[in-house]
Amino acid sequence: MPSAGTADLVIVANRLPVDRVTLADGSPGWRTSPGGLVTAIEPVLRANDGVWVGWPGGTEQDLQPFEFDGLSLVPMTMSAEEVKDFYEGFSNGTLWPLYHDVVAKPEFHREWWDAYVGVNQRFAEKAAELASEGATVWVHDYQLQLVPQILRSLRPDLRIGFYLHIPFPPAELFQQLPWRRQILEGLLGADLVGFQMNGGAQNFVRLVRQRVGHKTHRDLVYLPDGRTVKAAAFPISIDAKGFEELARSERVEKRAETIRDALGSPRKVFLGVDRLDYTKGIYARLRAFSELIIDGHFDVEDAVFVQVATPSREQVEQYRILRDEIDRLVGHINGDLGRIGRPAISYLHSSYPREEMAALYRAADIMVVTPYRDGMNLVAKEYVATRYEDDGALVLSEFAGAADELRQAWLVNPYDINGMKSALLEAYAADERERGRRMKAMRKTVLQHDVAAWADAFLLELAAARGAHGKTVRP
Ligand code: GDG
Repeated sequence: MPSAGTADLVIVANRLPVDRVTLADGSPGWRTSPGGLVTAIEPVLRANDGVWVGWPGGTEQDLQPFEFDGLSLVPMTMSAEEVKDFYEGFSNGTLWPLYHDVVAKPEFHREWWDAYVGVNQRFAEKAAELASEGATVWVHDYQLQLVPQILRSLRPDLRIGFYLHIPFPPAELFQQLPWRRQILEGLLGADLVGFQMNGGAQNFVRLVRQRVGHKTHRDLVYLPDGRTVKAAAFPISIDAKGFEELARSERVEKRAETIRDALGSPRKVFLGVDRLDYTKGIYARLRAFSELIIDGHFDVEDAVFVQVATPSREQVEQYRILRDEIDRLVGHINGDLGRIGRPAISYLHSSYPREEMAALYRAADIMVVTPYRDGMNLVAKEYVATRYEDDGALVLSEFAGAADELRQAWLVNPYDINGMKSALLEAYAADERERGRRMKAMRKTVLQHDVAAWADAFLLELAAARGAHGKTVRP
């Protein structure tokens, strides 16, 4: 059980790496939520007597710190109002669309901002209470951008890192935010601010220079009090070996075969896997696929599109509208193009265990990842990790962070439906050698740059950023 002032490493994230579940006997319990972040951070957490501070979801108020699977977890409570204003409101109704190229219109409400400040304050206070003298605190993502500054004022002895999982927008968009200066100053409380891409780091440094007026040089910001803040890119990745092992297991191989049989053994299976989010480009991608059938390039006997859309943020209006739009489009396409037992699109609005995801990746000939904007997109990397026979094809949006590394994918502009159609068709028709050549190169990249390397790189840079100051975390 964590006690005050003893943790040498504190992870602060909006969510805890566990979900609340009801156990067989009806009592409440916990289950690890699948995700790369916990895989990456778990070993560092264990090696450093660390704790993880986060919200378990829901509005339960009486939550105590607990150990789960050897990890020390500190749950933060959230009131129904805070869920509405901080989480659904400012985090997902203001920042999420603003940081994703305003694909949807961000809303600016002062009461949402007030809730954001309040929740950030509480998270920072909790981290300040738990951290030992000179400890490292690693704060994650857009929901907690004020934590570094608040924490710095409470505990100047700490080494503070911040990592943003989503894109950091260009100045022209960020400027819209009525609280732009507060957010920039919030982030400047960190010693190291990490981004997915160089572009994000550059946007940040430029904004700090223009809006806050601090001196900057390349990736460094010089604060008036003598402190420097470094902004750099650390492209996130996956547990590539773990995914490959899972994919190689007999159960997954069998399940992949069963999936193909259940689909009627079409010649080619296309696959999309996304949270049901308007940034992911699901609608345009399904249209492109359906037009290929209409244009006569292939038939429902030749090809089927499996789209998994994991339920997400269902209380936010824009997400409900999107769900209705996709429901209607899929109904439309299947009504027009399907035959008995042969829908053109197998649409699954549901979430699945990791093993089932791996089986879907194994069953798919062509993985289609076409977000309008995406920090990284781990699905693309997961697909590549499971293709241990160097087969399969990846169609990937230029606007996903992953496109920087996975250059051998069929890269597309997700706004260009005709361009997407051509790429889907090329991937569909490509011969084995061409697919093999591309996949081999992508697999090398993903296996080399896995999530453990990402965490090590960030923590090493953070240690260097403060030099002799504070304790060093063991990777
Ligand atoms: C944010 C950024 C960045 C999805 N459905 C199920 C399931 N998943 C898993 C996938 C993948 C993860 O969720 C989704 O990650 P993505 O990277 O694709 O997208 P976001 O959720 O938007 O993530 C993104 C990421 O943070 C990390 O920094 O890459 O750009 O937007 O791992 O496999 N997993 C299971 N069942 C599902 O139904 N088990």
